[in-house]
Amino acid sequence: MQKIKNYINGELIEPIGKEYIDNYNPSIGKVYSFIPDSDERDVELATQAALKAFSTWSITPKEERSRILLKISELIEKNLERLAIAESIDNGKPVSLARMVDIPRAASNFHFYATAILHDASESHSMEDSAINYTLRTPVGVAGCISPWNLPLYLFTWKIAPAIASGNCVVAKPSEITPMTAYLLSELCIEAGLPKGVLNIVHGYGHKVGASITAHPKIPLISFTGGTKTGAEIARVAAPMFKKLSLELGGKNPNIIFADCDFEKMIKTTLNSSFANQGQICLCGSRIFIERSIYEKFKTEFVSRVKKMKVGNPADAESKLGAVVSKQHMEKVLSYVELAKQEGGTVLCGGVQVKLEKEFSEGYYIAPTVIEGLDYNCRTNQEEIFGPVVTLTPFDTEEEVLMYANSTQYGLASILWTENLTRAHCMAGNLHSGIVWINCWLLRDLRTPFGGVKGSGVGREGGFEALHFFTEPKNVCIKLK
Ligand code: TXE
Repeated sequence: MQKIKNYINGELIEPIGKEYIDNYNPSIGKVYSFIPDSDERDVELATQAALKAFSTWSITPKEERSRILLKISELIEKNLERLAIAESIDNGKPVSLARMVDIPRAASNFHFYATAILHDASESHSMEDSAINYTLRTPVGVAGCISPWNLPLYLFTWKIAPAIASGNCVVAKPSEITPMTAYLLSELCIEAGLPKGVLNIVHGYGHKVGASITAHPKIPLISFTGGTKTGAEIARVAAPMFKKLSLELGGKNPNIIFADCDFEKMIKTTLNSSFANQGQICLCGSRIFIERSIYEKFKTEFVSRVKKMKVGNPADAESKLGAVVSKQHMEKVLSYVELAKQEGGTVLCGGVQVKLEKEFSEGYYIAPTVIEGLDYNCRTNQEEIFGPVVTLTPFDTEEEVLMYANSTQYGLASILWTENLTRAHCMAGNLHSGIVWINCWLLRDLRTPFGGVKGSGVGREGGFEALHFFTEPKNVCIKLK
C-alpha cells in the first residue's frame, strides 16, 4: 500500500521518525494508504528550507512567480481527472463534485493569484509640497498554512497560492484525514519547477505537526481553516507570539426563505446548500427558516425531493451524497440526530446510517436528514453539526427571523430568498455574517473578501485581502524641502 511522503526542500522524503498513520477510504471504511506521522523535527527541516528559499523567492520578479503559479494551475487542470478521483477516494465525496468543484477551484486559486500580483499596487499619500508618503508591502517570510478535510485541495491551495504569489515561502499541513491531493500537488509543484523550499508540505497530526508549526518562532504568520475549537487553541499559542492570524472557522448558517421567493429556484438551490459535500461545507445553510404561509408547501416539496437523493458509491455518477469523511465524524453527526430527538425535534426523513452492499457495506454513509419542531436556541440549532442534517423552523416577521438567524456564536454566511429588493438590502445589512447570498448560494467571485465574524473566525481571505494579509505594509515618508 502507498506510503506518501513529505515535500521538503523540493524533495519527497520520509518522516524523520519513519512512523506512519493509517489513511482511510471512507466509502469502504478501509485503510488504503499511509501518511507520515511527522513531528517537530520534520517541521524544523521544512522551516529551515523555507527560510533558505525566502531570500531568493522574495526578490524573484513577480512575472516569474506568476509564470510558475500559472504552470501549477495548468498542471492541476491537466491532471483534473486523476486529482478528482483521488479527492473522492480520500474524502468520500462524489467524484462528480470533486470534478466540478474541488479541483477546478484549486486550479483557479493558483491562476487567480498568479495574475492578481501583476495588478496589485500600493498607495502613496502626498502632503502637498512638504512631503510624500509611499506604502511598501513586503512578504512576511515563512507562512504557516493549516487546512481541513472537507474541501482538501480547494482550501489548501486557497492559502498557499496567495502566500507564495506574494513572495513568501510556506510550511503547510493538510488534514491527516485527507492528505492525498496535497501529496499529488507536491509532485505537480516539482514538475512546474517551483524552486525548492518555496513550498514545504509536512503531513501528520494536528496536535503534533500543526501545533509545532503554530508555535515555531520563525513562522510569523498562521493561516488556518478548521474547527472553531482548534482555531481558539491556535490563537492561544500564536497571540502571545504576536503572529499574524487568519482563522476561517465553523459556521451554523441560516437559510431564510420568504413566501415571495422564486420557489422552484429556491428549492433546487436549497437541496444543494443543505447537502452538498454531505453537508460538510462551512458555508452550508443548516438552519432553514421558512415564512409560515409557505411552511407546509416547502416542507412537503423539500422532504419529497430529499428522499429521492441517492446516497451511494462516490464513483457512481448518480450519487448525490457519498460517504462522510470518517467513522468518528459519522458517529458525531448521528449523535446530533439523537440530541435533536431529545430536544423535541421530529425527524421528517433520514437520521440514520445507510448500509450499502458489497465492498461499500463498511463505508460511512448517512441519509440526508430533515428535522422540524425544535426551538431556535436549542443545541441542535446552535452547534455546528457539519453533516447532512438541516432543521426547519417557521417564522412570521423579519424581526423574528433576524433574531433567530443572529442567535448563534457563529457568523460566517447567510442565505436569503426574496424578490423584495428593499427587504433584501435591509436584511443583508442586519445579518451578522461575513457573507450574504441573496437568491443564490456558493456563487463565488475570488476578488471578494471571504470570512466570518464572531466564532466563525478572524480576518478575510480572497482578492487583495489575502495579498495584504501575506505582506507587511510599511509607510515611507520623504520630506520634499
Ligand atoms: O477540524 P480541525 P476537524 C469544523 C467541523 C468539524 C470540526 C472539526 O465542525 O467537525 O471543525 O473538524 C489541524 N494546532 N470544520 O477535526 O481539528 C488538523 O490536523 C494546529 C469547519 O477536521 O480544526 C487539520 O489539518 N493545527 C471547517 C486542521 O487543523 C491543528 C472545515 C483542521 O482540523 C491542531 C473543517 C492544533 N492544536 C472542519 N489540531 C471550515 N470552516 O470549513 C488540529 N489541527
